[in-house]
Amino acid sequence: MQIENFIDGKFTTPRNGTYLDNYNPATGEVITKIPNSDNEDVELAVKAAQKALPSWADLPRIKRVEWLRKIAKALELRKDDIAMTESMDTGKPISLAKRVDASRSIANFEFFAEHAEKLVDEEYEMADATNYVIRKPVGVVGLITPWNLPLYLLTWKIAPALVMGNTIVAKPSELTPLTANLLCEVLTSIQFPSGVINVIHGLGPSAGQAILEHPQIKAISFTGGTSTGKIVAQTAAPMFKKLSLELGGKNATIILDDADLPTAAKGAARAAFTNSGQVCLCGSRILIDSKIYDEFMPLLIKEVKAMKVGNPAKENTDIGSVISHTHMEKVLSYVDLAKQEGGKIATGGGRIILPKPNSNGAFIEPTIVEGLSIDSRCATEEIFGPVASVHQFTSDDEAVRMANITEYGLAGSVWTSDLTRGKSLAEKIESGILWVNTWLHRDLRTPFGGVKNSGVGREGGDWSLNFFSELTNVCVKDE
Ligand code: TXE
Repeated sequence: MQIENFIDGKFTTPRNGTYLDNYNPATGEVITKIPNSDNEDVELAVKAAQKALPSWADLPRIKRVEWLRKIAKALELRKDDIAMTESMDTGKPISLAKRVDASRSIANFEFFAEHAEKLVDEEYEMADATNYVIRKPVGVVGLITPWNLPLYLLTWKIAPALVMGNTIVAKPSELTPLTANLLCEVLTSIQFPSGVINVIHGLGPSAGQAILEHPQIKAISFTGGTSTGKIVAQTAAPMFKKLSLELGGKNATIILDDADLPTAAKGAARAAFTNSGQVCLCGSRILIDSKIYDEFMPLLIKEVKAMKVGNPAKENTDIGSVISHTHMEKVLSYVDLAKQEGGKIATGGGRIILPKPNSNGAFIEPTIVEGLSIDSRCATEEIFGPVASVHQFTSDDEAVRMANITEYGLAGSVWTSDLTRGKSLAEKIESGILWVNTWLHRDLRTPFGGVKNSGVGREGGDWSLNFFSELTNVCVKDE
C-alpha cells in the first residue's frame, strides 16, 4: 500500500517522487510507503489552503459547526477501521485503540462543534462607550503531531482550527501516517471543501521544518518531544507566529498513607503503563509514603504482572509493542542505566520475544525500578516507555518537593482518602493538570498543557478557540 499527500482535496504524489517505509512495530513488517515530502509539497499545500481560506472563513460559524458534525458522523461509520488501523500503525492494543483513540478522535469534532456553537461574542460596557470583541481566523495554520495518539491528537487540533475559520496544513508523524490518511478519505467521501484541510507526510527536519518556516503559515500548534519543541520555537518565534507547544512529561503518581491501596495500585499501574507508557501524561514516577511502602509495593507488582503483553490485534492484550525498534532500544538503554544508577528491577526489565506473527516486534515487559534516587537520570529524564520508578517520601511536603524536582511540569495524580489533603497537595505541584484519585479523566472544556519544559500555552475548550482566533476589540463612544 502507498499513501499520498492530500492537497487541495486530491491525493497528490510528492514532487520529488521519493517515499519512506512505514512499519507495523508489532511485526516489524513494512505496511505502507509514505511521501518523503519537502518544501515544494508544503508550498503546494499552503497555496491550496490560501485559496480555500476566504470562502471557509466567510462561512457563518454555524455552517462550520455543521461540517464538524458531518465529519464526526462519517468517522463514526469507520470507527472499527480507525481502531484497527491505529493499532497496526502504533502497535497499541486494539482494545485501547477502540476505547481511547477511535472514540476520542470522533469526540473531538463533536465537542468543538458544541463548544463553538455556544460561544458568545463578548461585550464590555463603559459609562460612555461600548466595547465588543470580534473573532477572525488566524489564517493558514500548521499542525504538527506525534506518533503516540496519532488521530486523537491530530483531530484535537483540526477541530478547533476548522470551526474558527482557519485552513490547515497538517503533518502527522512519519511513524504513524495511516489514520491521518483515513481522515482524508473520509473528507473526500463527504465532499468536504477542497484545500481547507491539507495533509503532508514526511520527516520532521524536511516536511515539518518547511511548515515551521513558511511565511504564510501564521500559527503553529505542535505536540511532540521537548527537544523538537525547542526547534519549533526557535524557528517560529522570530516570525511572530502564534505558538502552542505540548511537549514531554515526567509525571508523578503520589500515593498517600491514607489511600485505598488496592485502588491506588490499579490506578498507578494504569497511569504508568497505558499505551506502553507512551502517553505524555503517564505517571512514570510513583512516589509512595514510606509508612505504607511495604504494604503497597506487592499490590502494585501484582497489578503490573497481571498485564498481558501480547499481539496488539488480540482483544485480551493489555500491553502491545512500543512504536519502533529504535524506540525499544532507547527504552531498554534506560533500564540498563537504571541498574548503573543503583536501581533494582522489581518486575520486568527486558524485551519480550513473542511467537509469530510478532516474533520481530518491539515488545518490552512493563518494568518497575526500585531504589533510584529522585534526581537520578532515570527518574528525571522522559523515557516514554513501559518503565516506571518508585520512590519513598516521609511527608507531604517532601512528596511535593520530589514531584517538582524535574524540568517537566505536565501532569500528575494524588491518591488519598482525604480530599482536602489531596487538593492541597495537588495545588502545590508545578504542572498543568493534576488528578485526585483518578487519572486521564478528561473534561475537554478544561485547559490542557504544561509548564516548564512540558510546553507553552494551553489547548482545550476556550483555550483552543482563542488560540485559533485573532481577536479585535472595537470600542464605540456613545453618542
Ligand atoms: O515527538 P517528536 P514524537 C511528546 C512525548 C514524547 C514525544 C513523542 O512526551 O516526548 O511527544 O512523540 C515532527 N521541525 N508528547 O517522538 O519527535 C515529527 O515529524 C518540524 C507530548 O513523535 O518531537 C512529528 O510529526 N517538525 C504531548 C512531530 O514533530 C518536526 C502528548 C513530533 O515528533 C521536526 C503526546 C522539525 N525539526 C506526546 N522534528 C503533550 N504534552 O500533550 C520532528 N518533527
